Amino acid sequence: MLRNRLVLVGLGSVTLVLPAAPALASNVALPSVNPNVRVAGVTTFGNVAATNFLNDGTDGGTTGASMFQVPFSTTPGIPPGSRGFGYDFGGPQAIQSLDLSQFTGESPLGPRARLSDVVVHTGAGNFNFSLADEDDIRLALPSTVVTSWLMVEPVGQHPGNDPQVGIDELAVNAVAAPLAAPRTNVARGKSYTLPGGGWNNVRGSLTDNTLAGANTDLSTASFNAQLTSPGNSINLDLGQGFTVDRMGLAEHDYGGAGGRALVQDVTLEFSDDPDFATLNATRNLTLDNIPYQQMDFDPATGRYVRLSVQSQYPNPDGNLGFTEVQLFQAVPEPATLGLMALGLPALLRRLRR
Ligand SMILES: [Ca+2]
Ligand SMILES: [Ca+2]
Ligand SMILES: [Ca+2]
Repeated sequence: MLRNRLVLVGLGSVTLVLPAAPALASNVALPSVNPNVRVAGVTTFGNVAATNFLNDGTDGGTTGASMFQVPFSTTPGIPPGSRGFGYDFGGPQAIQSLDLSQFTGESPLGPRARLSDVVVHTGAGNFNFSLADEDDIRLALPSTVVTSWLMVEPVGQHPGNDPQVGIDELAVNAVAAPLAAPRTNVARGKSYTLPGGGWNNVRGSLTDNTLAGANTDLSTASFNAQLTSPGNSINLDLGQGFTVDRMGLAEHDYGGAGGRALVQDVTLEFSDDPDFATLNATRNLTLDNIPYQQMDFDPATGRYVRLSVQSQYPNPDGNLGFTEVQLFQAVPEPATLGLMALGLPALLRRLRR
């Protein structure tokens, strides 16, 4: 570990280059390896529990052991528009590659399609891949990427009789040990209210650390058809004042009509007043069109946080669906970690991803 850290000193690019000699890699998507990992995304087939097939460590090879996605390029008859699947790692990991395992059988329509084009979204940038028409594929990143989360956006698919793509495992290969401490989500387990007239099918919890959903099982999500209208918001009570500098947002992105609208521009307001009469800070964020991501912002402090949506990405289903709102506590300055002498503050800033 120490050798790797020393090699990293002074690198200026956003992505980090580690020695070519393979370090011990581990699959940080596995709960047994990384207890903080959480699956994000919405399966189009099966219930919420099916999303756990993504990281149970086995190539399931059956409908009952797969998580399903329908990209935008589909055959007529099955609504398009899943926007992604992946993980919140709970803290920064140094990722080298992904191993995607797919399943094409057990459909009355015939062999299922496989993914042909994906974008891998991370806290350190996005990476495009064109995939061979094969079940098992390694997606090698151009260099090691330090990120606390990752989503695979399914853009296109190879020809197939059933456009519901079966994914029975997504392994994430990272440098053996985490490079920094986990991030603390101070919204976890906290109370919240949902003001406004647009809310429907209000279920699940937005602070229970469940980030995944299912098309036919809405038990983990709450929906709003007019969240860009004034007065509709998500208001969190953190119980005491915290300084935070990152939001995680997990959305329910697929319904009976196909993909759901997703948040584009969002405003966070911080206050010590539950009525938000006086604001400590306001942060405006523009999100990618994917169902889970983490976004950094300048540190802001308050006990009460109001999330309001200013604009949304279109999709066949106009409802916005939410499964989790996370607020990550600002990380202490690197000096407190005793690594200033090694010249690592720039690196540590990246490790916060
Ligand atoms: Ca599996
Ligand atoms: Ca497989
Ligand atoms: Ca949740």
